[in-house]
Amino acid sequence: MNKMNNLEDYAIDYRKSVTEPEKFWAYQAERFVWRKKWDTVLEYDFEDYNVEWYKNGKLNITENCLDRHLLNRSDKTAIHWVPNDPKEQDRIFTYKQLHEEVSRFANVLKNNGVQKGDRVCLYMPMVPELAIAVLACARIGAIHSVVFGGFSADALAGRINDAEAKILLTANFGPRGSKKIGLKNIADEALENCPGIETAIVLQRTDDAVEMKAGRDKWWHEELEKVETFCEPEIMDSEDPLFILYTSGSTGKPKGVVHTTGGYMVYTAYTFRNVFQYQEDDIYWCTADIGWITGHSYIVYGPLLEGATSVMFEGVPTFPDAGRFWRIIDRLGVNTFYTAPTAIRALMAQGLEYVELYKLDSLKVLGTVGEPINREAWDWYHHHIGKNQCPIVDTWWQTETGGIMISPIAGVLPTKPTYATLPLPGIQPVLLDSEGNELKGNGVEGNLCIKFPWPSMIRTTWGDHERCKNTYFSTYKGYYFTGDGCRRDEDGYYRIMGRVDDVINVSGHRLGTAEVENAINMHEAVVESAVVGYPHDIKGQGIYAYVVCDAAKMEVSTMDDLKAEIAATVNEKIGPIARPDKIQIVRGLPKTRSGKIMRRILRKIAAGETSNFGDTSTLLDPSIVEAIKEGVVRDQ
Ligand code: 6R9
Repeated sequence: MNKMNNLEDYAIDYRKSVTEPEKFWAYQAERFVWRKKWDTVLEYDFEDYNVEWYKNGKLNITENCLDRHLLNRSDKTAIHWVPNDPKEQDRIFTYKQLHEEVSRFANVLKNNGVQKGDRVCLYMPMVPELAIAVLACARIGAIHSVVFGGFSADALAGRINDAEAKILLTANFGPRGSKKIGLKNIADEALENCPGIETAIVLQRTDDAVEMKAGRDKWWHEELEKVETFCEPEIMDSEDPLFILYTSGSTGKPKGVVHTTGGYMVYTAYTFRNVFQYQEDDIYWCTADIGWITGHSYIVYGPLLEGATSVMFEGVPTFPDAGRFWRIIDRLGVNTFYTAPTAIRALMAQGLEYVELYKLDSLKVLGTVGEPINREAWDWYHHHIGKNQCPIVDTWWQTETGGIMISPIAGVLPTKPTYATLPLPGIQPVLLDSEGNELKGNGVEGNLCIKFPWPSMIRTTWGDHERCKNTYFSTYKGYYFTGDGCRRDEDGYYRIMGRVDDVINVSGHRLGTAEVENAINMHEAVVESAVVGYPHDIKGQGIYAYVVCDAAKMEVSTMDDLKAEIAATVNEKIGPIARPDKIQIVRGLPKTRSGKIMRRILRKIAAGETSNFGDTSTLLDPSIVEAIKEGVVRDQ
């Protein structure tokens, strides 16, 4: 069935998805427009990783997001945009208008030489033009690579060059809360190191002037004047790449996760419809940024594929005050609200007076994503926002999975605070011990793996298929390894315990410890560093950096100045999201005799534990641990 309405439906569909996966996913795909039907539903190999869904099927995803709705929903709102500044006007796009805007911008891209398969980098604020440009790329078969507007020039340049993008889409400035991010200036700096970029198209989001580089930079509005509205969709293969999205891992630089067209389309639509129990006239709001996977799958593609009204918000939860989310919910009559635990915790900390001003009686379903939700936040969300009436869908998934994997189905599957509960149909999770044995039965905890393909799974890491294989398919032969630890309780419900690798989850954003260390090490006085996550009340995890410096190379007078400089270096290399919360200058790092940093100890110290370090017999110099303990940085 396309939509599960009760527990029995779930049980039937889940069983079918395991016993007859091809039949199950063929049925789910049939409701879409295919220019040519697929030959086989699934071919795969988890050893030498390769997976193909809907092989030789031909389609265009925007035809399914837009054209398909023109008959019945042409005047329905597709995107309702709410600006950062509440004094500015909302902008509303019906399906008909969005179809036109996407087609026009697709022609702008074509006019600027963009062809099928070319990479387009987007470094934009959360404005309708971002969604339009994403879809315009898909319209002509160009591969979009959206880079979150909070990344630095260096981070942007790295992503542009890795993807070999030939065009950059940006804006002069991006308003966010009381600040304005100088996207164009940052982009200019990045482009000094991006020889492949021929053109930058710049949206005039604010009245502020910026420099335009002759021969390279063009104004968005001027480009639009040069083109027609009609744009025939490019016919794509089901396995043609749709987009690249960079994400951090435990080693090396961020990798470009590649998603393809057919499977991603079927799975994002299926999960959107089912998890949120979306109904035709619902107003749906996901507060993520399109710079992350949640925005791709559940602001743009999933909702539009289903013909939904998707709210897009430019601002932040606390501007102009901590009631902003709730005011928007009342004003727009939002029925489904999907946000991150970090936002809930931040608003919880502001007190109830900001909530009590609002009715919130339009809400039917609440969702969370991005990191484990703690019990207090879950209860607060359930009680004060959902008025104990709205199921909370705690959706576990990843950039690599493309869509929601383990989650309650609103009103259909029971919820359990802090649990992502049960796998969706098509998803076969297993827990493995460190030797790679499947842990059977309930009441077990292990490394979360998936043992069968699903349509929206990662296809490759851009330009380096070996890396994809090594990262996800080699830890445990024959399984996709998620990097998360997980518990299956006595009732068979899944609870995500957090990362088991060197990835830190700060406010729902993934950062590799190696990536942050590399940035810190760029400071000339730094000899080496080790970064770990520690529990943080609002962010979930904070970044704690232990740094060894060379006194001879320090050009600052105080330790505080040095720390400020190190933090600034991280800002410059990655962006403000990677800025360490705590920096401790240490004389050495605890290492084993073979030179490996014992991060386990550093994690404990950062979390405020000063004993129970486990086996420390391999430590080269135990006195270093004592010294670190003494100098530990307390809450600032
Ligand atoms: C969608 C997204 C993925 C990592 C993932 C896990 C954590 C996401 C979660 C969750 C507990 C949830 N995560 N959702 N942990 N409960 N409901 O966030 O993708 O940015 O790639 O992060 O986030 O650790 O492995 P991404």
